[in-house]
Amino acid sequence: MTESRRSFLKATALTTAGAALSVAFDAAASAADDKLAAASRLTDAEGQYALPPLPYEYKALEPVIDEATVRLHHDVHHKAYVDGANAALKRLAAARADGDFALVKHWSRELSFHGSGHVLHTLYWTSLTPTPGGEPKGELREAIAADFGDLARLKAHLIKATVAVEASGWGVLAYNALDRRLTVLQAEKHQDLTVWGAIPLLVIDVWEHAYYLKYQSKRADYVVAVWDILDWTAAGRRFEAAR
Ligand code: MN3
Repeated sequence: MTESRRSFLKATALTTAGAALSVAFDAAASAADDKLAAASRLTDAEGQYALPPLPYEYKALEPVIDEATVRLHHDVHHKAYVDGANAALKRLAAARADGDFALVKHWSRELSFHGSGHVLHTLYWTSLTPTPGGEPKGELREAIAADFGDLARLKAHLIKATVAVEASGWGVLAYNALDRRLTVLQAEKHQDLTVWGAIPLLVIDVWEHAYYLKYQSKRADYVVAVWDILDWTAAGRRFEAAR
């Protein structure tokens, strides 16, 4: 069994109490790893979607992202996606129980929108860190070199693609498990323009609520600043788990 396979199994074992995004942990999990594990959990012990705690203080991302934005974004916006996804699941269960699928299109869309919003926000908080550890390392670094040339080209591509998202959406660095390639994607709203098989490793939120208090309409300034607080360690762990 390879080391990464062992780490993945460990991660799976750690998350039986609630579904978590793929983050692999070493056997000697540090306090930081525990925080990341808790911040990556999508559901509670009963299987309901739940708002995970931030892995840092509300003010920890300053000056890049201000405390007021993080509070509003996490406690209000992210919470609304959690509640919306749970409501959609409940209504779909009721539809199955009653055999009444008149509103199945509406609730399927609601589940897709809110569920994707919950997943992406959970990835967003864990894509950022107050203590950036520098550049990507190990297998992720090698894959970036193979698929983008080097980190500078990935940076240029990801920033341009993220700034250019039409209306509200996301910039995403993803690993496509079907063709085994890293790829930069744009997601419109939360759920559009994804590619089947793509596993998000790192995301940048460009809905206005993510930056408007501090950056107003200057989305590009926000995206460029966020580059400096990306958590490549967390992205590397997700990559290892995805492979
Ligand atoms: Mn958001």
